[in-house]
Formats: sequence, structure tokens, C-alpha cells
Amino acid sequence: MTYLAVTDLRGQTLTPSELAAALPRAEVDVESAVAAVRPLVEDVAHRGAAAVLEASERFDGVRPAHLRVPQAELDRALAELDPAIRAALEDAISRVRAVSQGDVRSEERVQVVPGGIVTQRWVPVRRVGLYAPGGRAVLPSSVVMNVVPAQVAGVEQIVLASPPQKEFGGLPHPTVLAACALLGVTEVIAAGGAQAIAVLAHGAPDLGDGTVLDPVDLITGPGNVYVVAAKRLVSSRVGIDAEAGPTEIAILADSSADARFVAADLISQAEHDPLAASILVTDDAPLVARVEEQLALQVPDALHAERIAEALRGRQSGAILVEDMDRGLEVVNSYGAEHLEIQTREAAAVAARVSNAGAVFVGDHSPVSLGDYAAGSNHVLPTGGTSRSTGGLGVQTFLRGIHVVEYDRTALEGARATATTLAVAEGLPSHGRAVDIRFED
Ligand code: HSO
Ligand code: ZN
Repeated sequence: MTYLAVTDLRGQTLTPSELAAALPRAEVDVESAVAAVRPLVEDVAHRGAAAVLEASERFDGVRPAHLRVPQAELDRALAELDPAIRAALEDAISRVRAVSQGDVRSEERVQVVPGGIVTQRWVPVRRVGLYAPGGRAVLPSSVVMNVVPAQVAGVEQIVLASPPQKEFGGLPHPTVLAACALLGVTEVIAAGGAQAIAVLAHGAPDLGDGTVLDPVDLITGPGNVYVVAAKRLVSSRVGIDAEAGPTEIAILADSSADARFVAADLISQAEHDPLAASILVTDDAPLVARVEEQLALQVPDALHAERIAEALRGRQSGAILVEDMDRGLEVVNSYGAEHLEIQTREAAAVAARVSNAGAVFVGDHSPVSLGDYAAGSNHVLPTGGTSRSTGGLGVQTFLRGIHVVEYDRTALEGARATATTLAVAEGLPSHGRAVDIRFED
């Protein structure tokens, strides 16, 4: 039995919307999850810590002794961390920090006219809540990907929430705690799921140890559909990052691609989730057959073979045949994958023509898993086609642009006619009056 269902688009002329409809895509029902988590989010808003603890007992099977993880536990987790994992995390942190530092924008002062200045300031969000999932996905690398850009942006207060784990006595996973300690994050909350998002957004007057949890201004970080639903619910009071769905990899490949690499990379993201999408777009039908052969060899040996097979055979995955690379580019731009690999001749030139993707991986030696851990790029990226309108997590996520306007009398006089004319045109003459009054004695 093959893994990838083949969609043959050769010889078809499709409108943009027909093309979008022809591509495999997962359907995630966030709205039903919103209805399911609403009572819990409201309960946490009203009853604070007590409601969070009850929900933890119910969903995580453990009631943490402290919602706020004591510093001694963070220190202990770091002291007990396997030195090889510590070294790898430190290397990942320094690479992500280097890339994040390149993202920092400097203040831009524009003299529009003599005496008329507009300065674009970039101001960090004051207090940020980061969510690090537990369960199937305990991903310390995601702690790095969220915390480092926030720190580089200059965020003053970072609070991290992660589910309490039964096998660790109600503390979050020790590797997550160790990553926090390594990054200097001191405010860590042992809460997961919708209850974690709710308590970050609403705060709590007493966490049970006499300390107050202040509400945050922005929540970022991946999570399951209930976490996404809770973020949607609290988004009228706090900022949230893009809603993360199941992970996606698309590979644009031609006959020069190495089928072993293509198969390994499709498998690598399928490993996350039975709903993960793995898509191959190619103008070379024999490559599809070679990739299938490789999948048949590689999938059964994988630790998570069942999950991977389910993802590859899911309706969200498949191989798409196109007549040439121009059509291939149309397909990948229409799809807007979270991760897009280019394994073609002249890969850099092909990659330069990509307009929609969360991140692009160019050539034979830039696999997505490199970006997941150690390229320096961020791995929190837009899914579900949202790369058409948004980029991945980065320093900019944690900054707000503020225009500061400073005009003197002469400069205001020069803009007077423009402002008053538009004010009248919009039927808002008092707007114009606020300008005119400054020139009347
Ligand atoms: N590929 C995931 C991130 C990740 N992979 C973390 C491994 N650990 C979403 O970009
Ligand atoms: Zn991954």
C-alpha cells in the first residue's frame, strides 16, 4: 500500500480558487473547541487559581503543589540536565539569538518637511506569556524559539506556562524547566491547556502561595486545538500570535532531487502528528515512485511508524504532479506551507520566486529539521495557509511600532490646507478647525 495519494494537475488549467481547492488540506474545527473551553476559561477568570488546579486534576491527572514553580525547582532541573542536551540547547540559543539580533529594527526618524518630524519607535510589549505544551509534544526547542526573540526585543517580563506532569510530581517537564533556567526565565506556571491560557490572560489574585499573577499583554506559543481555542477566546483582552494548526512540510522537487532525502524530510514532520501534512510537488513522475520506495524502506523503521503512516496517508498529505517548475511554484505559493523545501536545480533562484511560506529551506542540505533546532531560524511558523498574510514568530512579534509626531508652527501651516480639505471632504469640519485655530489670533 502506497503512502502518498497522487493528484495529477498536468494538462489542467485551473483558476486560483480551483487550484486552492484541488490541494490537500487538513480541516481543523476550532469553533467546536471554542464552545467546549468557554466555561473553563470563564471559570478561571472568576475563580483564579482554584479553577486552574481543578482543571489540572481533571485533564492532567495531577494537582500541582504550587502553580508557581519555585526557583529551586528550576535550578535543580538545570543542575540535573544531561550535559549533552544542555550543550545542544546552548548552541541552539546562540544561533537563534544571532538571527533574532539581525531582526531588531532601529528607531527611524523621518523629516517629512523642515520642522515636521515623524519618528517610528519600536517598543517591546511589557509582559508576555509563553505557552510550552506537554503531553505528546514536550518541546524544549519551542521554549527557546519563543523566549529568545522576546528577550532580544527587550520584553521586561516573561512568564512561561507548561502543563504539570504526573510523573514529575505535578511540575512541568524537567527539560522545559531546565530550558527556562538556562534562558533566565524565572516566572514559570505549572498549568496547561485552556486553563493556562485563561490564567495568563486574566491573571490571578493569589496563586495559592500568596503571590499574585499579573495578567500578560500578549500570549504566544503552540498548543493543541483547545489551547488555540482558548487563545481565540481571550484575544479580545490580550494579543495572541497566529493560531498554530498541525505542522506542514511541502517539498518542491525536480528530477535532480535525492529521493532518500525527500522521503526522510516528509517523514520528519509527519512524526509530529497524525494530522501533520507532508506534500511533495514535482514535475517528475519517476521521483514520486522513488520517494514511495524510500518511504516503504524508511517508515517501518521509524519510532513513530504508525503516526507517520497515518499522517502520510491522511487526506492532508500527498504528491502533486505538475508539468514544470513554473506550475510547481504556483502550487506551492497557493498552498502557503508552514515549511517549504526547494530540492531542485538552481534551488536558490527557485526559492527567490516563493512568495507564500512560513520558512523556506533551500537545497539538499537545509532540511526542515535543521530549522526546527539548529539553523538559527524560528520554528514557530504560520500554518493552514496563513503564511499568505503573516510571517513566523520573531522579534517583531514582541515589538509595537509607535509613531511620534512633532511638527512646529511652520510645518503645520504647510500641512494645513491638506488637513482641512480632507476634513471637510469627510464631513468632519471640527478636525479642520483644530488645525485652523492655531493660526487665529
Ligand atoms: N516542526 C515543528 C517544531 C519542532 N520540531 C519542535 C521539533 N521540535 C513546528 O515547526
Ligand atoms: Zn518538527
